[in-house]
Amino acid sequence: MNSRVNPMRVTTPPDSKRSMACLPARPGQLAGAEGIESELPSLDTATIRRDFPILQRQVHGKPLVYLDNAATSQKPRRVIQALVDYYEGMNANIHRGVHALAEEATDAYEAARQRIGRFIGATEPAEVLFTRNTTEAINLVAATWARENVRAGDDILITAMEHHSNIVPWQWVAERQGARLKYVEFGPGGEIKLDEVASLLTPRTKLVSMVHMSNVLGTINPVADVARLAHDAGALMLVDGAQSVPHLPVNVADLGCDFLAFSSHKMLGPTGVGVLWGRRDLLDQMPPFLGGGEMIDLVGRERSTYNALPWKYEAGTPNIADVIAFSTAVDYLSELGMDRVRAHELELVAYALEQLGSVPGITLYGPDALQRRGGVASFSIEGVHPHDLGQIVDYEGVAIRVGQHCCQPAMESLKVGGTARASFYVYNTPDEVDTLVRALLQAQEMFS
Ligand code: C6P
Repeated sequence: MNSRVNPMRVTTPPDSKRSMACLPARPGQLAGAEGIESELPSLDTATIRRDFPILQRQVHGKPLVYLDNAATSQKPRRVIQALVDYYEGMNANIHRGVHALAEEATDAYEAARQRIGRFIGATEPAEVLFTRNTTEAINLVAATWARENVRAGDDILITAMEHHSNIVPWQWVAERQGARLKYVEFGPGGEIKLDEVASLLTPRTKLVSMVHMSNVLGTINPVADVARLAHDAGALMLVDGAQSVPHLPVNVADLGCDFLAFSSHKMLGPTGVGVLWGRRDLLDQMPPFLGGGEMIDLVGRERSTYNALPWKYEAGTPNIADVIAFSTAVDYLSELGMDRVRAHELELVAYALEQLGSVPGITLYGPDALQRRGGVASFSIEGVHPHDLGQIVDYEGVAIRVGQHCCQPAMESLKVGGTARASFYVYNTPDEVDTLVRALLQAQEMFS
């Protein structure tokens, strides 16, 4: 890798020479990623961009450069249309009615479950539970499985790079049930070490809950290896796939995990839908999450019995339209091919790291090896507060995220108050990286 591109955490001296050279995107070859050659045909970003109406708009009189995909992605016309089609042509409550609309809506909702299950390699649709988002999916496991299976003196193991949604529910379990919450720290390169994970596992460890791809560092954690270690120790493995399922080919059988959580809105789908995938035997044994309609079999005056999977975990009227539109998003991604999505982002992040590395005073965070990082570039620039960076680049039409990214323990480990973060997706281009770098240089000039 080019030495100007931050390997892990390299600060370019403020007086270093600025370089704005724009490397042409080379189809099939990953700029700045020596040793990573993609055989795959590149994504046709010009065609893809035409599918996303919002990318036509201007911000402060400049073309929108949307680099906040880790927060939420934009939506292709097809997904937006799926919502309109549902409400214009099919709207009815599901699993309840015998009329035609109710049956059509029920079929579309259950077909969506099948398609989404296939996308992550689920063996059966019943293992796919719809929630509101990743956060709710993790909370579901904490409120059901953990309530029954974690006892005083047990351990739950997470990492210091987790999102708050994979910390707070476990803090509650620990507090409520007298368990201990342990952290695997990450090194200066933003990576965790397997031997450190192994050293923290004990016969009292009941669960390892780990982010697959960090939203701050971009690190892709070796979750399949961690799952093996966890299972050897008698623990279960939950994978927070909020950032990986949208950007990498993810197959639950390959990961060998017990639970996987992810969100529709980060993968071209609507907000308000998430998934908890779980192993059938576990889901069968766990108590329900919320009580109400749909999740029951028989309701007596004193007690109730519960519905079969997956409906046991889907109390009340679900988010029908958004689930259906989510499956349209999954179809769109499948047609692009997740291998190609990954290759595209690798190419972009390699280029971005190289170009950002030329900004004087910049510190880039995350792993050196591109194979172990996703399409996220977090950075700080000496002398400029991340919020100022965010505002100044916004004037140039560039949307990035700044702050703590809902990962305060990670900020503590990095010893920073916050970072700026550019995150990429299928419609982003090297030209947009150049616009970001130009805007950052302007910001820096204003503050120097
Ligand atoms: N991260 C970001 O800008 P929800 O909000 O439930 O859809 O996703 C929560 C979540 C869980 N895990 C990871 C790794 C995440 O990145 C996120 C969401 C966004 O980084 C919003 S804070």
